[in-house]
Amino acid sequence: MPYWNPEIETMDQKGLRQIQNEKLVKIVKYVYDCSPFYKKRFDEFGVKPEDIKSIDDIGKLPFTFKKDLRDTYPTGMFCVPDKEIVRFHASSGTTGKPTVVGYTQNDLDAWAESLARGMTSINLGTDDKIQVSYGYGLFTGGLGIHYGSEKIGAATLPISSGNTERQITLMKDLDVTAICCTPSYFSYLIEAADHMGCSIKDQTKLRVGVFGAEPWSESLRKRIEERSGIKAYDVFGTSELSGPLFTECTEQKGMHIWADLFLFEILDPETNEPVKDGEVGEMVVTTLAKEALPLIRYRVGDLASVETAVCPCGRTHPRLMRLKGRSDDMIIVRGLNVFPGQVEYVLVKFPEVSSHFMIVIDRVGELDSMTVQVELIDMASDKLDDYYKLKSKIEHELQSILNLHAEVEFVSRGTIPRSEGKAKRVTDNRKYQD
Ligand code: DLL
Repeated sequence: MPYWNPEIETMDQKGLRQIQNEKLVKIVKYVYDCSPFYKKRFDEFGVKPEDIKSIDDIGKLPFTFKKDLRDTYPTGMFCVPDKEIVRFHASSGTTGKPTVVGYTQNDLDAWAESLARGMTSINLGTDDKIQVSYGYGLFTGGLGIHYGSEKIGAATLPISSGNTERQITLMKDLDVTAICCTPSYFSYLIEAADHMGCSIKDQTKLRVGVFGAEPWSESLRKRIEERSGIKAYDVFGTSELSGPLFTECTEQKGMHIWADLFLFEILDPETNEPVKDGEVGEMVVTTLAKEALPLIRYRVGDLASVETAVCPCGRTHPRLMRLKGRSDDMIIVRGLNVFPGQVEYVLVKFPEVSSHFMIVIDRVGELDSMTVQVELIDMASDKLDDYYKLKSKIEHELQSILNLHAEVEFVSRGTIPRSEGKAKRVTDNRKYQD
């Protein structure tokens, strides 16, 4: 059973807890001293760094939220001066305001270390050729996996997402052994390869897939494994925590959360009290080693469960089980984060349509599709041509905000259900959970 960092990965849980105690005390003092944001938040909450003596005191600390990152855009929560930042990533942002994440060199090293441990745990190493088909750029998927892959000495193919034919040609011609992308994109690649007359199962050397950035189910895993003949592993992370971070091991019994780097709490969203081991609750994460943008009790917005029993692979760190959904209104389409607010932001620019809309997400073949149903209210012209022009103008605006194509479908006034409470803006017809 290969380990990247055996000492830490198999350390007894008492030892790990000791590391967490020490690192929590240190990081709390660090953020209080280095970030006016955190000082103010702690002061308002009536807590001082000295009050935190071990991880048992974590409940004394205030939460942080995605909204805090937006409110302090771009770097108001950072704890280091600009000259120590060596990389930025950023999310697409709801109304044009993205959330920005910064990294020191140590942050990048810890990120790559986290992935190196995970990739080693699924038997990837110097003999492998890894096709990185997550998007490169501001999205963390591509570059994150890239550095993990190079760290373990694998030959890395930084192809990014898209250009499907080339993906398959290079996979075949270079004898690629592993691919990293969203599960929906890989499902599409299987289909596309079939159309090209190339069976991934019989005509390539692919044996491993590292799939994440969006929800997926055990049944999709089964289907992918059967159709492509590979082993499919889950990987989780979010841009605020760095990017992709935690993978399953060959046991496929949950993703190993590196406890020397991150402290996970799973809380009942109503009471904010910890749920029992293995029960589903809201994921709240404290970064124990990040320098540029440490997060204290950050409410990630995902619903999940964690199991703490030692994994049969020998790793002692807690395991994050398959995600159960989100507690906020973010949806993930083709691996990209979409907020209904982004759609609203575009639609209000067009006086011809009402502010009532419905986002409909479907699976067409293996790929997500997104349609926005929009009510026409003020269309002076009755020429079909003008309808098409308006449709394509809205689609163009949506594309530039969302980074993905959404089909606009006009419906007549009054068709979209009105709500007295929280508006339901999304109909998600995909089936993820088994
Ligand atoms: O999606 C980072 C990433 C890249 C993870 C590549 C894995 C692979 P964000 O764009 O900030 O970061 O989106 C984070 O995506 O809060 C979850 O809701 C969702 N998500 C990520 N991985 C999984 C997964 C990247 N394995 C948000 N299962 C998270 C279910 C996932 N949901």
